Amino acid sequence: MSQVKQKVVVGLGKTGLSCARFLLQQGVPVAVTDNRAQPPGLDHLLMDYPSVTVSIGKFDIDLMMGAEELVVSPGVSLKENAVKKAIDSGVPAIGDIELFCRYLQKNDNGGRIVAITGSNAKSTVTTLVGDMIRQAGYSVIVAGNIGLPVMDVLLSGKTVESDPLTDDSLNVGGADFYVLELSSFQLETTHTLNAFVATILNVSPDHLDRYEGIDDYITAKQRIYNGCDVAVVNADDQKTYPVTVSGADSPKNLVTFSSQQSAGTSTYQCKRVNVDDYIYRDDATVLAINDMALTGGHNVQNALAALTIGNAIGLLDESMANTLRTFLGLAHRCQVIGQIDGVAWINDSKGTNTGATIAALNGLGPQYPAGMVLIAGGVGKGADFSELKDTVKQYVTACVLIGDDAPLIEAALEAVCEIHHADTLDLAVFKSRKLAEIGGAVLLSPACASFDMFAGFEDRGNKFITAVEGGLACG
Ligand code: UMA
Ligand code: ADP
Repeated sequence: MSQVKQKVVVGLGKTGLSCARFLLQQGVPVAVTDNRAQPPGLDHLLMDYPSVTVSIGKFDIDLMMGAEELVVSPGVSLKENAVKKAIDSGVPAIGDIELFCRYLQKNDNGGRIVAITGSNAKSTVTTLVGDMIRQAGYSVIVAGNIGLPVMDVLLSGKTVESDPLTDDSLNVGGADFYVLELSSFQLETTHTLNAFVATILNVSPDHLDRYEGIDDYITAKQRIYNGCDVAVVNADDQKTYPVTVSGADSPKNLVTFSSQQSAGTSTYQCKRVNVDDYIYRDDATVLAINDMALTGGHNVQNALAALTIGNAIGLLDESMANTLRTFLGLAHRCQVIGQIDGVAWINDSKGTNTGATIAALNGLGPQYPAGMVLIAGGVGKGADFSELKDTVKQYVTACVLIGDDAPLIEAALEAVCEIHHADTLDLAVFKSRKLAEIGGAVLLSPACASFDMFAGFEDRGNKFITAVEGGLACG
């Protein structure tokens, strides 16, 4: 007797839960597998769908081999044994973004996709573009790797806790634009994105524990341009320009952004007039950089990227400039906590790779002539920490290292700066306070993931804030 083929959702975290719920809501036969003994989405799924087939503790190869299609969570590599076997035997594999695109294409609701990836600045630019669109009077949904799984948007437009069985208020058709933050993991399983605007903001090494090398990682990111109408490209990043586009189908339009004053072809330009810096378009001032609520050179680049994307979808400069005057950025990204005894304390807990820490130091360093104390360390994800050397030498007076990969960072940086170690973040704050100079800053920008010591980057950042505000940074 032939069985009805089902889709098999691989992974039962936030993404797996959202995909399984959506498919079950649509009446599609679904089974789920996760190699963890107690995946985070399990209780939620079984509460709503007690009879759904769930196979946990190891990936269920038989379930996968018999699937009509796999819907693979971003945290699960396509090179994972069981997944690879199923794919090699002819079972197609997609991810949540592909499911989302298919649904939009089928329902043709007119909402246009703005797709944003990059090693760093994704969440900042995604949120900024979302705010620009909203403030220009359009409806917008911001989702994806930023933390709201895209299939939750199609479920109800509410929260992951909403009940798809009783909630029939589908949100499809509700947005003029879907601004999606996409990771390289999500892009690997996306085949028909066809975004209206797509961008790779920047590329620096990350997730090298999952990729064979930087080229493999860039190839995954380049998939964002497939089928797009407008490709927005970072002309300052020699790793991405023109490499970022060359792997993809030719986009209908290619526009660049650049913060170099000499960059000729970008729509928006930075110019210095007397002692002030401005963003211009076609010789008309868009805004003075000092009027932006965000600070630091890296954020000028983020503003230029957002303006270029906004321009591509038809937003007006004046409206976008207003957003830039008020957009303060997100917590845990170069967030100034306060000034204590003449020393600035800055939480950049989201600096989870070397590229982010380099950008934070270059962006903020010029503001602190007395130098910076850098708190770094954690799980390095296969990074080469020697990439930090030049920037650390220029701006950092001392490093205080925490976490599993502290020895690797010490080996890479001991020649260029004073190194200290701390067993806890509290101790790192305490030691940094003694090392910092008046007129300087202490920057937590770990260049590492946090999972060896914390529940995530938010937890790490919040614990840093508590330590600083709780008195460890005083006297
Ligand atoms: N896992 C297993 N076995 C499984 C499934 C997952 O061990 O069967 C592990 C993974 O290796 C990973 C963790 O569980 O360590 C979570 O994986 P997941 O795929 O279940 O993740 P979700 O909870 O669905 O969250 C994912 C993104 N996580 C990852 O890509 C690892 C979230 O991005 C994203 O916000 C969410 O979907 C909604 O779209 C987080 C992230 O760290 C913030 N992203 C990376 C980054 O930004 O650098 C890519
Ligand atoms: P992502 O979502 O890609 O992790 P975020 O907007 O959360 O990006 O920022 C993460 C970190 O990236 C910040 O904390 C900062 O250290 C760094 N960063 C911000 N802007 C840039 C940029 N333009 N280039 C490189 N790194 C940046």
